[in-house]
Amino acid sequence: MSLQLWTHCRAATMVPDAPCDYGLVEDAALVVAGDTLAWGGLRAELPPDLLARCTVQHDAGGALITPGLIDCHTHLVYGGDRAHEFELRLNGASYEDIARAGGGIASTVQATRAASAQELQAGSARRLQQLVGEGVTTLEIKSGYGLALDHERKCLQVARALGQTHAVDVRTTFLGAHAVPPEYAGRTDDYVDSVLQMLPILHAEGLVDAVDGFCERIAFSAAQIERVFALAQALGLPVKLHAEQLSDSGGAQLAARFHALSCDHLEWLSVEGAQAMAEAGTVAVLLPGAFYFLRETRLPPIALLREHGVPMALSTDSNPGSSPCTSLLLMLNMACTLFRLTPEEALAGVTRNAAAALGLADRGVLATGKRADFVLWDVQRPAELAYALGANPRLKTIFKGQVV
Ligand code: DI6
Ligand code: FE
Repeated sequence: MSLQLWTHCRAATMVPDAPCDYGLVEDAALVVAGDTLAWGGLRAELPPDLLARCTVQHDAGGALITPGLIDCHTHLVYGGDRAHEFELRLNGASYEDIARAGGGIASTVQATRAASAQELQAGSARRLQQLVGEGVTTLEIKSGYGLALDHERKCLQVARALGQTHAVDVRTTFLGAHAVPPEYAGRTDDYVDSVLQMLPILHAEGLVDAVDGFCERIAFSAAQIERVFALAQALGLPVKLHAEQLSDSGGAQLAARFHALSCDHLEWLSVEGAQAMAEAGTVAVLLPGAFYFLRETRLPPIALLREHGVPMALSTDSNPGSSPCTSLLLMLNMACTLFRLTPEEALAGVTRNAAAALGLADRGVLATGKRADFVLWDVQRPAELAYALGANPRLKTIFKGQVV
């Protein structure tokens, strides 16, 4: 197999417990074999026999190289938008007021059901291109705006198709337990029954990589989510949970009992919840875009997560209601300014720890044997990626070994 060599670069490998911050290697070399990194390290230490086999040589022009970015929590596929509700909120209504009055998620459900797969695909592709344009090479997309079998299927199929037509790996998550659709108003348990019917069908069609739920007083109780998780577990599917966003519902402990990949949001996470997550190896996914957009004031307990060694990931939560955001770089900045993450924690949150939040052991760091997904940036220091508000210093993306 012909090998490709990348030199004239600095590499923030993001390898854990490396001697340098960011696992930084000055004057690095990366060797790509097919879609895999065959070698990465100091150029001076590149084995000569490997160098001799490199038939393609790329000059990175002094760029900083990071692993491809991973957006591990998005609701990218939906119809319509909620600019009107944004306006309502600015005229005094709260997010919960709007949700209780049949707006919020329900209005997006209506627009998503009304949209054809082609329309959903076109709207979602625009959002996806913005993420990909900032160096995203893997992203998760949840269903949860269809809330009926045919519409959940349509959204998951659109998500899968986006991965086929763009240079990005898409992981799909079934979020049937996102909201109670209008036809089930006042019959939440009956709707949970229908979620339990949808899941095995969609799974059998190969549309589901993981299962998520919204555990919150405006959505589903821990007991209702538990029924969904029990079925996911029986089907061999990993789970994750929107937990403790607006209140402490004990969702983190529940998710940890099911060895959840991640718990997401977590502004109201308790000490017990953090302990349970640490023991289960569950990743904390922080969503500063939603915190910002909803003007929340309760900060996720970062010190507690650090104290218990819970890995922290960061994501856009890209969705029309609480985080209409398609910039993962902006999330780096917001995680630092709003949540006081260090720039290194923030970058780990969109690489190594985001991979863990998706259960993907083959990416998120630049190391031998990992996927050759990486980004060349026109910056000197990795911290600039978190520092510069609204900048996009991406030069090139390499996806599965090929320049995009
Ligand atoms: N939590 C959120 O922040 C989003 N979904 C969820 O479970 C909000 C989704 C929306 O308002 O459309
Ligand atoms: Fe979300």
